[in-house]
Amino acid sequence: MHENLASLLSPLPSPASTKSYSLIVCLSPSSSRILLGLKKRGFGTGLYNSFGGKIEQGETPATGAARELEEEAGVRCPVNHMERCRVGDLHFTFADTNNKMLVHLFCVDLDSAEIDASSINWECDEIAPRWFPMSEVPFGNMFADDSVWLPMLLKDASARFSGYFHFQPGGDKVNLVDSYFLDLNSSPQ
Ligand code: 6U4
Repeated sequence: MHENLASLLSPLPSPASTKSYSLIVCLSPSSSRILLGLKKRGFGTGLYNSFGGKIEQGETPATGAARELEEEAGVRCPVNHMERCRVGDLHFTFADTNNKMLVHLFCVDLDSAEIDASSINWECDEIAPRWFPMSEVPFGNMFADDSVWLPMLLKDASARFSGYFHFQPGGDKVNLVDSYFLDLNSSPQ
């Protein structure tokens, strides 16, 4: 077949789609613990992760983050405080799809007076919260990229960075990072 005809008949790549998410790392410095959740459904099922989800139409990253943190963990954080807890962005691309994820990353101190963590939602049907000592984070059962950037926040919660991670085929099911870049000089927008 003529080369030009073959290229006309081959399926067009689907257009790239970028979805925005929030992700809120929850630390208790006074007890050296991190609150993680076991994802029970959707993207990353079976993995421990920080809390968060899709940013809905009309929301800012901080309003979306405050809503998700309350829905999933039962932790209340005023939006203006959430804005101050902004760490940076995580950008995820995938070898086998054109999908892109832009994750707005926050890190909150659950011991701080601005935050109400008195009613943690242990029965959440989407993600089951659980405390871990910061020295025993279950990295082997988390998204592969977490091993790269989360230790920086455990060491210094005021760290600010952007991360770019390209996942191997299979996405969250295979959970292997092909390549990544960390920009330690970026400041949250
Ligand atoms: P719904 O609306 O329930 O179908 P779902 O597709 O399950 O949503 P959702 O809302 O749970 O997604 O959001 C996914 C969450 O996982 C967000 O907080 C972002 C976070 N996330 C996605 N990829 C991640 C990765 N590689 N590393 C990480 N968090 C990730 O630490």
